Amino acid sequence: MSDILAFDLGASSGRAILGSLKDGKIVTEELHRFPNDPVQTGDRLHWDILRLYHEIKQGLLKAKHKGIQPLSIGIDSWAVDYGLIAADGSLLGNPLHYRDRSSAGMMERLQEELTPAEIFNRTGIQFLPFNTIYQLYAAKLNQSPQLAAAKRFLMIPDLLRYFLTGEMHNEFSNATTTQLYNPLKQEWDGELLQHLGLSQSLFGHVLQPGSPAGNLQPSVQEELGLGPIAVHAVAEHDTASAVVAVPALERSFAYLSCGTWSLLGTEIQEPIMTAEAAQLNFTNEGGFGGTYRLLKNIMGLWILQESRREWERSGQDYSFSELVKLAGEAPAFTAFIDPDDPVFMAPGDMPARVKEYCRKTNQPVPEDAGTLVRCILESLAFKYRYVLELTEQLSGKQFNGLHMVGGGIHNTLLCQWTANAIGKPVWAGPAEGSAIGNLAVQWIARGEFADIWEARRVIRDSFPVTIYGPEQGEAWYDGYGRFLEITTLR
Ligand code: LFR
Repeated sequence: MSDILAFDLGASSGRAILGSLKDGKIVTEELHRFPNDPVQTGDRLHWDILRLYHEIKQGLLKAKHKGIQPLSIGIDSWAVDYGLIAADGSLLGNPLHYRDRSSAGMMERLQEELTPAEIFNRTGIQFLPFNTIYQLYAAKLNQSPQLAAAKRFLMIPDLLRYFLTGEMHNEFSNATTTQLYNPLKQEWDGELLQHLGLSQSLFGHVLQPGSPAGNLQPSVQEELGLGPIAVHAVAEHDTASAVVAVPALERSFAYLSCGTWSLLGTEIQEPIMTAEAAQLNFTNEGGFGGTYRLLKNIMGLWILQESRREWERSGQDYSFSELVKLAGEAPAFTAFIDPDDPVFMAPGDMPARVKEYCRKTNQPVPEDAGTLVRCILESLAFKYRYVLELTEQLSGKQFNGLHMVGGGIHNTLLCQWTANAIGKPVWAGPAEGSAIGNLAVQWIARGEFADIWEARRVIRDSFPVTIYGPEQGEAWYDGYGRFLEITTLR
């Protein structure tokens, strides 16, 4: 009996994945899939947090109806977002979604008080305008009544765990992404909290991924007709879980966690907090077993997802596979964008923004959907090469290929073009990286796997890895030169 349950809340959906170990392999089954759409009220963009908690309970019920009482459960989700808890234990309002605009301009504003070097030297975290530190700074400046009344700060998986168990704990991998955690002192950074006027008591003891974090509380057991299931703090930042699931054989490897975001980097044992790392805006996010993810965020498939939504709004209903097919048939290297240009961050009319970018940079404007999607995907592949080379430079390592995990690997064209752009093989799989990493950490905690390396070996034996060898070397080499010029990254 090794049945356990992983809840993975991604931008395109939430999932409950049942995992078991059979004959030395991992077997997974998707029990429940549910939307995770943010909700706009007025100007604010929120998490629909109680609906998600409801869906988590539905996942537990679906297991029960199959006659399964999981031994333990774990929850992971994207980073940086949080809820605040009042003195009576209730949640103060709906958590904001990081794409909400209230933290716009806050990073620059805080940097007038604290230099980027001061913040980076304390946290080792990249500057992203939606980091929790800037969200909280905005709340402070706006005299948020929730913040004034708050007694505890919990990140999204902490919060959902709290609903299930009644226990409040902050988990390490997510805590580091706030840009308020000091990896050198291994605690919340007191000076940063003080500077922001945030009480230290909001921030609890930080649990390492793999720690026990309570059991289903009696009221939840009674409501669902279940026993006292153990709840683990897993690597609750979805990217941390995805990296646990990279089926690497070698200790030094490069990964690309590919979904709405693309996160490209390598796993290291100590954060790299040099001036060069700060200048290149790399991050050192906490992982399982005291590891760190030296990586950079790349805007990822978000631009394509938003383009599709925009076309849908205007009555052109393309499926993803149709769009990828059209891109494959469109002419190569018509125009490039820097996917990380800030114009692509907020939700909205991406096709118009891509065209405007091309116009401004004196390139041919991609008019049809196929050419436009090709422009997005080729630009992503080239940005991957750019960040891979920076990762090598910063870490002093050389990689002979790139592991790709996450839902983005269903886009086989992107996998092939990534191999072409980097001139090295891409090893793609598993697609459900975050959920599998979530399961793996629970099994390590339960003693089923000795360590992360045994988990990775079993993951490699359990899920297919597709190998993409680089093709059309010269054309992609020349294309990269043009990409660097147009995006002024050179
Ligand atoms: C990926 C991810 C990234 C983080 C972004 C926002 O899902 O967690 O790692 O930078 O979402 O939280």
